[in-house]
Amino acid sequence: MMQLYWCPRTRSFSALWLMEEAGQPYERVLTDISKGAQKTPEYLAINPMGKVPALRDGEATLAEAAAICAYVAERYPQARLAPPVGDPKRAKYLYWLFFGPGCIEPAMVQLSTKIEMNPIAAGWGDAQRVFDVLDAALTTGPWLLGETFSAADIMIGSGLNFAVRLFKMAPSRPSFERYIDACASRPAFQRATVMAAG
Ligand SMILES: N[C@@H](CCC(=O)N[C@@H](CS)C(=O)NCC(=O)O)C(=O)O
Repeated sequence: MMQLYWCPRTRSFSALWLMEEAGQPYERVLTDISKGAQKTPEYLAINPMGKVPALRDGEATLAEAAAICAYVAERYPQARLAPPVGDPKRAKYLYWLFFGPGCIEPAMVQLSTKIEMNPIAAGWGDAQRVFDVLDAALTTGPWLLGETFSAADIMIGSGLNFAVRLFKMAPSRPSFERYIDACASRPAFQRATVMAAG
């Protein structure tokens, strides 16, 4: 059985939501970052970055929420969390899965620190461009791949929920509100929300 190392009120939410969508048995291993559980040698052997979430699957261990999404979606194809190899939708699925850590995360850091960067040199351009691109992608919906829900929605949906609704770090837009509402209406999201509250 997979073990998910997590902590309430952290980015572990996306991995919790993912595991609930996957619908397979898994064990939650509370890793309390306020008490330094992420700095023990045992945990650092799983994730040398000392951050949650992380996942164990037998002898395999990994971290980084987007990588965990990709891994679990491949491990349980019956959950239909990723378009299969060869399906043209897989291109945009991978694009959005990488867009979370590659563009949204640094845009959020930039918004909160107000650090000026040359948008030509910065891989994410700037926060305005990141949120404009997301806005355009989400105006149709209901999901990033149209009618097909995928693990990319778990990454982008949980990121937007944190950035726009919970922490109000990024300005809201009608497409973001509709999308977050759609994410929040999923039973797996709701179960993860209850667990993540601690
Ligand atoms: N890039 C990581 C970020 C994970 C992360 O920053 N987790 C924070 C909690 S939200 C953490 O574990 N902090 C504990 C620490 O740095 O000591 C991911 O996407 O999974």
